Order: sequence, then structure tokens, then C-alpha cells
Amino acid sequence: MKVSSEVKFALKKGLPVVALESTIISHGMPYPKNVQTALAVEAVIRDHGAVPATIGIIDGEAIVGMSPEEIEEFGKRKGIKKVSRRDLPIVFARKEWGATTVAATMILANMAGIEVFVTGGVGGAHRGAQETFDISADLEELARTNVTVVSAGVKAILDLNLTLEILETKGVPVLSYQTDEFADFYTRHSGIKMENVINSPLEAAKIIKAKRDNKLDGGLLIANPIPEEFAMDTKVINGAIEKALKMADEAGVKGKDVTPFLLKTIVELTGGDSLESNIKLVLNNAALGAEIAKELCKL
Ligand code: PSU
Ligand code: MN
Repeated sequence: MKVSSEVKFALKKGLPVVALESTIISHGMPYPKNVQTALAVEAVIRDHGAVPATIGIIDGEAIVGMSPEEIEEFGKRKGIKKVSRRDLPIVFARKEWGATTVAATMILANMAGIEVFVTGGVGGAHRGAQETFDISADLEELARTNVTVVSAGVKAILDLNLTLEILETKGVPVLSYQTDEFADFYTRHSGIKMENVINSPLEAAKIIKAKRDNKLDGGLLIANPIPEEFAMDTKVINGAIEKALKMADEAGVKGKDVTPFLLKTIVELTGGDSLESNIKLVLNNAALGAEIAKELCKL
């Protein structure tokens, strides 16, 4: 693995570092907004006094702390593989490029010694998962890898209740930031009441530290709702989601293509509005993630 000199230095000095994924760049947003967003997210993290480490795989080598040129390439290049845990050895051995999902990014962040990771939304149990078993490997990773993931809850395209049940079974603490309602990505209102609300980055850091100190392996999920002013209208987004799910079904989209297909279709159906919300929520998560990383370093 290649860790950038900036990230290496920060880790050595015990400075706050925040990991970022690359699937959101290569498969989550269209070019050039994907690149602009990835760079803007890094800037927010720096503004908050932490060091960003965007993670991906180039020619079979894991990169922790991509350069702006590398981020540009991840945004532009066609055919970069979406890489989750199961794909890592294949991409390493074949010396391919890989855009890492939440799961794969957690693994690489953990290897590098990074404890906090910011994304848009983690994967979860898809609607109908009781039958299809389409449950993101991100949930398995949260169960086993010691990285805290800051996410705008869980994407509304999924089955949120089922996802939360699985996280409970797997022993993953879910902390809801400054609200007792679970964030559903595009809006703040899933209607699901959360048991554990945190009101500050310090509170999150204390819980992360308690998990670490007590050797309770696995990650934590911080559900950080999109700010109200950037949220989608519930009716509009739910309509688009229903339609996109139907289109995915009719087109026979399966496996790892489901999430990228739905995100892209929802952007088209909302005339780009869902993309704007998506960008804003990632930036919002970046600020919180950096603050949590900072508090964690102080403890
Ligand atoms: N959330 C986004 N955009 C994305 C993803 C999540 O806003 O592109 C990606 C993440 O990389 C996440 C992946 O890990 O989707 C989940 O894919 P799947 O459902 O196939 O596990
Ligand atoms: Mn899946």
C-alpha cells in the first residue's frame, strides 16, 4: 500500500486523518461533479483542521491519500471496477484499478491506521432483501473492522428498518447526530426513532474510544442528517425512488450494479436535484467527520 507523505506524516504525529472512498467518485456521481465534489470534500476536511485521505487502487496498489490528479483520473476514467471486500485480492493480483466501496475503504483505512471515514451513505439491505439476500457487504465490514463511518444515515432506496435490524444483530453502534430521527440520505425524516443521539463530536469520540479501549471490535455508524435547507422534498424523492426501483427491476439490474444504477436514475428523474442534495450531504459529513477525528486525537 502506498500512503501519501502528508498522510504518513499526520499519522506519525498523531494528527487527525479522515479517510474517503472512491466508489462515490467513479460510480456514485457523474463527471465532472464527482471530481469537484471529491476535491471540495477534501477542502472541507482541511478547513476543519484534519488531513483527508482519499483511498483507491491504482494498478493493483492501494493508495491512501490520492493526489488531485489521481482523483481527477478516478472521476474521468471509464471502466474502473467497483471494489468491495471480495474484489480486493482479484484487483491486487491482476494489477487493476479499483474504486473502493465503504467496505473496502474501511479495510484499507484500518490497515493504514485511520479511524474515521466520511462518505455519503453506506450500503445496506435492499428492499426485498428477505428474498434476494441483497445486503451490502458494508454492513459486514461495520461489524468487523475498527473504523467509524460518518454517513447521512442510509439511502432511502434501501429498507431502512431491515438495515438497522442487521446492524443491531451485528453489534454495530448507530449514533444519530443531533436528532432522534434516523437520517434517510436525501431527507431528515425517515420516521424511524433512534435510541442513541449524540449532540457533539466529543460525545462521538468518547464512545469510539470506549469501544476501542474495551476491545469491542468493529465499526460505528454516525448518522448525520442532511441540513434541512439542502434536503429533498419527501414526495418528490420518494416518487423518484419508486420509479427508479421499478426501472431497475424491469432492466434486470442485479448485484453490484444496483446501487450505481439507482443513484444515476434518481439523478435523472429529479432533473439533477438529488445530485445537489447528495453533494451537500457529503460536505456536511466531511465537516462532522473532521471534528470527530480531531476530538479523538485529543482523547
Ligand atoms: N453512497 C453514495 N454514493 C455511492 C455509494 C454510497 O452516496 O456511490 C456507494 C458506496 O461506495 C457504498 C456502495 O459502499 O455504494 C454500496 O454498494 P452496494 O450496495 O453494492 O454494497
Ligand atoms: Mn448488493
